[in-house]
Amino acid sequence: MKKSLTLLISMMMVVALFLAGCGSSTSSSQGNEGSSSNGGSSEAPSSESAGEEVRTLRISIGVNDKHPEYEGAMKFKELVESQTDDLKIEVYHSGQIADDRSAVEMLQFGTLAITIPSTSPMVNFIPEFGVFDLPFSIPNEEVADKVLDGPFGDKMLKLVEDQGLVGLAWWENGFRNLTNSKRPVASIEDVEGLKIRTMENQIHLDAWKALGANPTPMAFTELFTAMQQGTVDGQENPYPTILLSNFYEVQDHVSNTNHVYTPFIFLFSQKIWDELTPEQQEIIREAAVEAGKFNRQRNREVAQEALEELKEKMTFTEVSPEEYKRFQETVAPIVDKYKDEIGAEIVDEYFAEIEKYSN
Ligand code: KDG
Repeated sequence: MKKSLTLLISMMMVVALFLAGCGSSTSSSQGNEGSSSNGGSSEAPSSESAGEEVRTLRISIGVNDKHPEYEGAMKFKELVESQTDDLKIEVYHSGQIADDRSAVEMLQFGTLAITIPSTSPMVNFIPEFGVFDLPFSIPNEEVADKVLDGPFGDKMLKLVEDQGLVGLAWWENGFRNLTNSKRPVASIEDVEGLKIRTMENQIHLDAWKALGANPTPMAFTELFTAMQQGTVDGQENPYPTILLSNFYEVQDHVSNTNHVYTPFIFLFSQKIWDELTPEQQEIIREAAVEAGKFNRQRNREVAQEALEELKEKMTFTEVSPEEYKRFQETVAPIVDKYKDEIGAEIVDEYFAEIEKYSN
């Protein structure tokens, strides 16, 4: 009797130990789908090297590991890891973890620490971010830097706080240009009927509709296949993305439409942020800004080189200044249409800032 009781107790202990093991392994692989190529781990503290508590923070981006956004993310990793042994940064590119929108949702749940999406799909969480989608608003990179690094940019970063997010820095995606597989685009008439993929953003959809295209929203992760299979005729993205994502393999024509400047926003999960020490938060905050400067600089260098290379791989069509003006005039009513939705005050402040720095 005593013997079987001892046996029962030992069996229960074995089962309990087994279950405890399962629990920790589940939490350490949580939210890690599709990321096996990089080792992977969760945002939960994981014990590594010599019993030290090392916290792994994952970054998810949609573009691949040749892109200046990835270079910036690697710079961030270097900056953080050189200052502390208790944080480890893992960078997941090509949407291995999630597309822009789903990655933001994962931050809200606390199952992912960092993502650096375009601001455009963020309008689904924060309507004010639509201000950056107003076509032909930011005229050049110098103005972009001043608007984003000044009080207006700070105010926009703060807006993410209501969404369970911490906005740490502005990085750069850049000026978007049109590519397609059908014909050279030199005028609005050439856009007529083209099936254009846009980001998941109503303002972009409306702008392309106004220009006579047949736009459809889609996550970046689905874009290459959609172009390859002919589901869409074209898309618009900055030159680095067009080149480094090999879009020229499935697109013949590129035009310098430069129709809108898209910032990247460096976002951190509020849930995970609250678990960090003030020292760790400071290291991350500074590294996000510093790595952002590096990302912008690289993005600009790569954009110039990319255009030259694209001219060899695709037909490059110049949009003349007169046509450019027609594009601008055709989409101009979008500002009034979206003013209330974005917030009239924000829109006025944005244009006032642009004007201030343009002179
Ligand atoms: O990593 C960022 C990309 O996921 C995405 O934002 C690129 O501009 C982009 C697009 O067209 O979706």
